[in-house]
Amino acid sequence: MNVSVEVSSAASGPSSFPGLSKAAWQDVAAEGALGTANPHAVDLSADQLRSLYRLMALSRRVDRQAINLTRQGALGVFASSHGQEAAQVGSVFALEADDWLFPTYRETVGTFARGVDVVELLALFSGSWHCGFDPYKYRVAPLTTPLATQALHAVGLAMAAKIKHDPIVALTFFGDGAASEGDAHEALNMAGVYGAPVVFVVQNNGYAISVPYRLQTRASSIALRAAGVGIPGIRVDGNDVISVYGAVRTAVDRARRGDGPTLVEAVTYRLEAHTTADDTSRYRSDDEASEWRARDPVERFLGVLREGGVVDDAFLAEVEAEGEATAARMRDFLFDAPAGDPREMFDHVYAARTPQLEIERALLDQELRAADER
Ligand SMILES: Cc1ncc(C[n+]2csc(CCOP(=O)(O)OP(=O)(O)O)c2C)c(N)n1
Ligand SMILES: [Mg+2]
Repeated sequence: MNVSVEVSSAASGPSSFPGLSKAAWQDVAAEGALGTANPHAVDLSADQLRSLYRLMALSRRVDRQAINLTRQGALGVFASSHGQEAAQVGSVFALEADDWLFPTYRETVGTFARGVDVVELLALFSGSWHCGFDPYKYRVAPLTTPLATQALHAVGLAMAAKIKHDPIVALTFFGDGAASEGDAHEALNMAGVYGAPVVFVVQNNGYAISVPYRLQTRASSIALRAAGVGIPGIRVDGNDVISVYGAVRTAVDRARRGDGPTLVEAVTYRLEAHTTADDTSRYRSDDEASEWRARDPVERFLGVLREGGVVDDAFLAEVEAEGEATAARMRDFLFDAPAGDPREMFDHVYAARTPQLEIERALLDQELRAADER
């Protein structure tokens, strides 16, 4: 039996933009098989469609600028979201202001779309500060690098919210590689058992650094794992922002109603290298990347919006100008920011520094003083 999904439609949405409100995704049946992709109506107004596009286009520009700044030495490393804008922005767009987001190093654009100031976001990649933004202000946890740990954090926060009758939802991202981690399995199972209001969004971008999906698992889909822990699973085209939004919105609504977690697999592709420290030619072909470039999520959405008469040249010029201004701000911030004091990194690890940290701090202090004297 398929898990049935209904998305509400409002007069301002589908009836005004019939072609644009169509979303489709596959549901995982209780016995663990993927259903066929079913069409759904999604409730988005013209203003919301433009907002979605604006966030995706700005995200693309922010991403390109971050790569450029890494090449210029202003950022230490950067994990690009190029090609994954629909999966990230569409998911985050389904959240309400009080909900929480638990991202990884990959979700810079999702975090940006959530409203975190991009220059604060860069602190992590420039190595100048631990997180860079205030998690409580944005209700976004720090970007995590240890794979899948953030999934457990999301479940913990959601369980606490449920106990306190706080009607919020925690959305966590993780990758196809991270899905193999024990933490990911534990988080899914625990959320299922306790009916925690969590949405797990797996961005299946085909690779875990150089490891392709076929070497990650024999399963044809990560969404199928939902059946194993008794929760609903959805597999969606991660390069179609309307479908991602619709699928994740369905999951968010379900969690908020008290009906527990959902696992959403957004099938997408990482068009850039794993990070700026990686070389894709070592493990994948240009032909493969070209095929996915033809499914570029930003271009694809723009085509649909143009066809529906939702955007005009004036709007697109505005978005482009905003992108350039944002990119300039990123550059100015990184090149003009006063150099921080590296000794600060020891200040907020514990309330009182441990003896080991004192030793490390003293060593760094010695090195910095010696460098100053040179
Ligand atoms: C616990 C842990 N093990 C190994 C790593 C090293 N590592 C960093 S990224 C990565 C691949 C992750 O791939 P995936 O989950 O598919 O995410 P993507 O980078 O494709 O977004 C690995 C193995 C790590 N960061 N944490
Ligand atoms: Mg991956």
